[in-house]
Amino acid sequence: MRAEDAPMIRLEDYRPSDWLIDTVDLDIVLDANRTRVRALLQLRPNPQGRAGAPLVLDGDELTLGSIALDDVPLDAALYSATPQSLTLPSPPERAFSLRIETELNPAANTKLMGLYRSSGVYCTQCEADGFRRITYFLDRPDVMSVYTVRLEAQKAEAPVLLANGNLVAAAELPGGERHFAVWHDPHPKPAYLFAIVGGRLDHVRQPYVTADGRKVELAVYVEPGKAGRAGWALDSLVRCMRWDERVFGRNYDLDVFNVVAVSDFNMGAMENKGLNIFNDKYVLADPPTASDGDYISIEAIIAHEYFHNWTGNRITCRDWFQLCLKEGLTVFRDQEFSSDERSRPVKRIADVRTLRSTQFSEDAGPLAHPVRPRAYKEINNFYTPTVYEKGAEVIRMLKVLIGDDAFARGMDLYFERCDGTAATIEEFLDCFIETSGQDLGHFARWYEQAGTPTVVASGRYDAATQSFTLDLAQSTPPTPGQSEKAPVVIPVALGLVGKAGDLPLDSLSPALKAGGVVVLDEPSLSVTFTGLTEAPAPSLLRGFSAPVRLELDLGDAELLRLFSADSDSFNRWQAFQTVATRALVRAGAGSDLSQLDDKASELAQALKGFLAGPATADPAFAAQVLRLPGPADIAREIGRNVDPDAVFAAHRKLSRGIGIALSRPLAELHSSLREAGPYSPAAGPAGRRALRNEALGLLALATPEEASKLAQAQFAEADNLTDRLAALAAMTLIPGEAREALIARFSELYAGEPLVLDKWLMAQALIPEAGTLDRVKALMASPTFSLGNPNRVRALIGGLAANLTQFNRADGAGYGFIAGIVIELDRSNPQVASRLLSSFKTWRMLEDGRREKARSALAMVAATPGLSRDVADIAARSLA
Ligand code: B3K
Ligand code: ZN
Repeated sequence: MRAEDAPMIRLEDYRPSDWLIDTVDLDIVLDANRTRVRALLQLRPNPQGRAGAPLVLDGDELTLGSIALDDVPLDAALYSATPQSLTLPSPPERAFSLRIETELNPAANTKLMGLYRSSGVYCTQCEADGFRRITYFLDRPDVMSVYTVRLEAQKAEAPVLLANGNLVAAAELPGGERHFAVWHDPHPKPAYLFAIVGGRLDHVRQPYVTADGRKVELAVYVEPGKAGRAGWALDSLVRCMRWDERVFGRNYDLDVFNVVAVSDFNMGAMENKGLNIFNDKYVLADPPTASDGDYISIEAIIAHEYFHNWTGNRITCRDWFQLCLKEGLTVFRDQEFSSDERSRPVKRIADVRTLRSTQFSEDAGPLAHPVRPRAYKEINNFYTPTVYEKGAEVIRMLKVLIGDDAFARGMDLYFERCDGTAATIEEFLDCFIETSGQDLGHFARWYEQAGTPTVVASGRYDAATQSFTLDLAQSTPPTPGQSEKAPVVIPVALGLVGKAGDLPLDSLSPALKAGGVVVLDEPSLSVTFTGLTEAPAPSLLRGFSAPVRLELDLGDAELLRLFSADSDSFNRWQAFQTVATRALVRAGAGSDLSQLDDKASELAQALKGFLAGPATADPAFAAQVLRLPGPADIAREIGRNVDPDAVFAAHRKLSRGIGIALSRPLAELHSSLREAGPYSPAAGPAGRRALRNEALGLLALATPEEASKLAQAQFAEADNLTDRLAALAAMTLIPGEAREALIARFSELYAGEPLVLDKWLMAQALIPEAGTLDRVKALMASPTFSLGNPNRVRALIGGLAANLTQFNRADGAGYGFIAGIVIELDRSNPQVASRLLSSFKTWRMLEDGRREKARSALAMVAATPGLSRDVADIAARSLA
């Protein structure tokens, strides 16, 4: 079958499996090219399925070695096997066993799905449908089985043998060269959570006792020699386990919890039961080779995968349409953990930046889909910002709407009622309907309707009646396949800010719910607040209480007043960003940059006051304020007929203008925030570094000569990667010999550190200059780069695809280059190729010339013979 003819799988067609598999016994003899897999499956008819139905097991590129039913070899007339399936047209209508033997070639598995080798380490990735690349199986999340796994290997090649669950036996085999280990996982699980690892690995470990008294051995495994970089991951694991006990009442449930870091991995990490496998980028950290950002992401991703043990593993998904049931909820949980570990407002700002840049842009383009999609051809293309990040926003809104207490009781009920099952969004929401007594039918529309709603807000103060009326209206734009949109339930957390700060809200309007929330669930709504002796400025969507775009009729002067007076930190940041965004949208959409001079001095004035005030008591927050919306944010806000060069020019001009006006205080910040003492990744010093490095970035545009000296000195003196990377990034803004010398110096210093060199590759791919495409091509030819390693591809090629002006070059060369790489990469790794192709998701917002060039690059990909289902699906949907 050609990829473009792949069947559409639809939510409405779901039916339970006709067969269940209660237990799986696997006997795997590891070998680089000939790994032998013997599976013993105990099957029985599903009482919920169709009686007398055929048994069709899934496969993917498999070859059947042998098959026996109840230990008797099966007659060839009674089954048929292809690489994609193993069918028994008339199996016995009772419980029976199947023994199935397959042989695999892990060394040749470049798709990194199923069993493969990464730098000599055997590992697996089975979500969403990789288990069928190991043995024939009912590879669907609602078929849950108890697994026992025997692994055998050469001791020298794989001294460490790991699988899910608890270790039950391990021994040398006669002769002493080979050994085996047997692992048993008592918790029934879907095949996508299966994992094994075999290889030469070092580890760090720590005993842990859960709140309910279970003794657990925690361990983090890494490539030999790298155990010194595993400590932060282990420390993060301990902290997130305690947090889940305290905040969600969740305890761990096996005797061991293992994390393994590998260097070739298609995504960030995977939550396999008791055996999380990670991209080493999200495990390895020490001060010379990891930035503050790395420490933060490691902590967050370790937590995310650990939290899946309950939200994902103990309670899994009935089918892949329910993916957000585990992903949105688990993102929400990891966001809450990080907020508690660090600064809540700063974390919220960072998350909203990510949401807008990744999800809002997806929702506005051809790949838009609901949080719960209704149809797919390739499920691996739906691990998207919409399912993850918007999915988390939906949970956050639920909490705001029903209140903390009903939310907490609803979670408890969900854990109790759905434990051990493969559940649906409806079952999840039922728990909150029960604990809150609210009808959540309308709220559930967030799961069904794609597109980012816009809320238009305007306010009127009437001095005669001392009242303030707020008019709110919502609309959601059409998205592919969904032209008609209904209103959604939007919790608008708000405050009214007067001259001396927040005005008390409590008795001002009957429409207000606890916590100052107005619920906009109709197309429009007016709320009147009374008893106001002064005209207030409304502070809306506090804490970003809903994933919507807000258009409000406040002038810049009022917004800047909110920037200094709002009690809600998120909205202080937002107010400043809104003023900058409006100016950049006006300038970037027209070509008149002259108005930006006045705006730069107005914004600089506001920042001067901010930096001189108590603001710098929270440097991480101040750093977020200093970071203006990026060119891609402005392009997204403009939304149509976008000229990326005009947007970039506007951004440069405003940033430079602010930098020049503030050059003195910025230089002072840069010198006063220099850390004394040894590096620590803690929030305090990381925040000071963030502010100091934002200052350096603005100085690089404003006073390049001085900034170049500062950056070079910072690079030379730094004892940590954060400051070195910031110096490199600042220098990339200042073309010339010094920049090239620093780039060269960086690669010498970090030779042999691929994860650090990824950042070096990306910094170069992001240079907004015409020479960047050639630079990227030259770097591809260097030994640092490899198309076979997903991290290298994401750093260098993904970096270029994220470079607004150079991906979207007017001559179309950026599109042609990326399309060519997608086609080449698709032959070895379709998942990484289709991710890269998603970089075209905003192509329709471009001006005519670029749009046509982007379309023709997409069409070239779509017309390529032999495409994978992954790439064919993204190409077709992007063009539709
Ligand atoms: N569940 C995995 C992602 C699997 C992606 C499959 N293409 C990691 C996570 O979300 O935690
Ligand atoms: Zn996840």
